[in-house]
Amino acid sequence: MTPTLIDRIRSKKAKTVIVGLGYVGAPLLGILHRHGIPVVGFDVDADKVARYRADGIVATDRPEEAFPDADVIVICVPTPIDLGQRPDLTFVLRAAETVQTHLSPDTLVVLESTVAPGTTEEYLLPVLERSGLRPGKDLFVAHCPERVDPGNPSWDVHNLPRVVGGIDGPSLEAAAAFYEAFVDGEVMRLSRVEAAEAVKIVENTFRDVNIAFVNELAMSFDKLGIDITEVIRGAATKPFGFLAHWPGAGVGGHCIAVDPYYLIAHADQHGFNHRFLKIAREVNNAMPGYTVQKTLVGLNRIGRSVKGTRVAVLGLAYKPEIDDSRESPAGPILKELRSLGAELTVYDPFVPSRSTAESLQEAVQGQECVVLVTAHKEFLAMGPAELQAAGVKVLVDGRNAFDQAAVEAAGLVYEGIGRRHRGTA
Ligand code: SAJ
Repeated sequence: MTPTLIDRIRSKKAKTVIVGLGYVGAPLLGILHRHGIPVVGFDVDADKVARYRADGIVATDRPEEAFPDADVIVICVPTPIDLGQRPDLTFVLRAAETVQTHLSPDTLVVLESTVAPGTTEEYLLPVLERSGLRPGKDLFVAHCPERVDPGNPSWDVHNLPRVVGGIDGPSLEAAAAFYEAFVDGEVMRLSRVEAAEAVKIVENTFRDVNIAFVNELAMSFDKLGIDITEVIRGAATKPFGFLAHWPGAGVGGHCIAVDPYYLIAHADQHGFNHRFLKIAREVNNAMPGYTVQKTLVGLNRIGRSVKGTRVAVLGLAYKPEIDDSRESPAGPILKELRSLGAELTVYDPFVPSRSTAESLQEAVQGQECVVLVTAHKEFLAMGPAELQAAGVKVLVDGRNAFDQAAVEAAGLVYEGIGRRHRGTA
C-alpha cells in the first residue's frame, strides 16, 4: 500500500463512502461527519437519500457521484434470511458489484454486514477483484462486524468496542486505523477476516441459545408449577457464572433470529451439523405457538373458545420502543389466532400502519382477551383495573411484564410464559 492511504486514514482525510444508510450506516455516516472525515452516504433508495440531503447530509443514489477517488468504502447493507431460513447475500453482492465498477487503486473496502465466516473472502473479494485491482497491492479488504443496538442509550458507534479482521496484514492495519480514528472503545485486531465474521455470529448465537434455554425452562416450569421469572431473578443474585435471559412470546429482529442460520448453513456446507443451534432455533420458533396455546388455556378457564372471541393483540414490533417488526413473533401469533376464528384487534403505537385500532384504549375496549406480545412502556402503564373496566377477562402476558397477583386481584385470568404456580386453576 502506498503510505498515503493509511496516512490519509490516520489524518482523517480519507474520503469515505458509506454504502447502505440504514440503522448501521446512518450512525456511521453521522460520526464520521462529526469527526470532520470527508464522507458521502450512498443508498439505492432515492427517497432515503432525498431525506438525508434535505437534512444537509451529503448523500446520493448515483454511484458516479459517490465512489470516484474514494479511499475507504464501508458496506452496511442488510443480510436477511429467505423464507427457507437460508442466508440471503443479494444486497451484499449487489453493493459489491456497484463498488467494483467504480474502484480506484489504493482503496480499503470494509464489510460491516453480518455474514457467515468465510463470506468476505469467498463472495465479496471475487466481485471486487473484477475491478482489476489486486488484493494486498492496491486493494485492501476487511470485515468489522456492526454492533449497533437500536434504542440502546449507553452504547453506540462512538464507544462500542470493535473487532477487525483483514484479508492480509495491510488490509487489517488500514481497517484498524480507520476505526481507531473515531471509536473511543477498543479496536481489537484479529488474525484473519473469518475470525471477525465469526465474532458477530457467535455473539448473537450466544444470545439465541440462552433465550432458548429459558424458553424451554418456562415450558417445563409451567408443568412443574414454578414461576420461571422468580427463579431467574433468584439465579441472577449469583454475582458470577450466570447471565439472566427472559422467556417470552418469541425471538424477533434481524439479528438474534437470523444470525444463527448463517453459521448453521455455512457449517452444513463444510460438513458440520450444528444440532444444538438448530434445536435452540426450534425452541424459540415454537414460542409464538406456545403463546397461542396459553391463550386457549386462558379462555378455557372462563369457559370460552377462541372462535368468535374478541382478542386484542398488543405489539407488532420485535422489541419495545422501536417500530421494527422484522421476524416479530406477532406475525405467527396473529396468523394462528385468525385461523382459530378469533375476532382480532391489533395495536402497536410504533406500527400504526398495521394497527386496526388508533389507541390503546380503543384496542382493549370490549375485548374478552388481551395478548401482550411486545412490552412497550405504554402497554405496561395500563393498570389491571383499567383492563378490567374495559371488560377484559383474560390477559396473556407474552413478556411476563405484568404483576400476576395484581392482575388476578382485579378479577382477570392471567396466563404468563412459565408463570403457572400450584395455585393456578
Ligand atoms: N428476547 C427474549 N428474551 C431475552 C432477550 C431478548 O425473548 O432475554 C427477544 C426479544 O423480545 C426480541 C429478540 O429476542 O424479540 C431480540 O431481542 P434483543 O434484545 O437481542 O434485540 P436485538 O435483536 O436488537 O439485538 C441487538 C443485537 N445487537 C447487534 O446485533 C449489534 C444483540 O447483539 C444485542 O445483544 C441486543 O441488541 C441487546 O443486547 O440489546
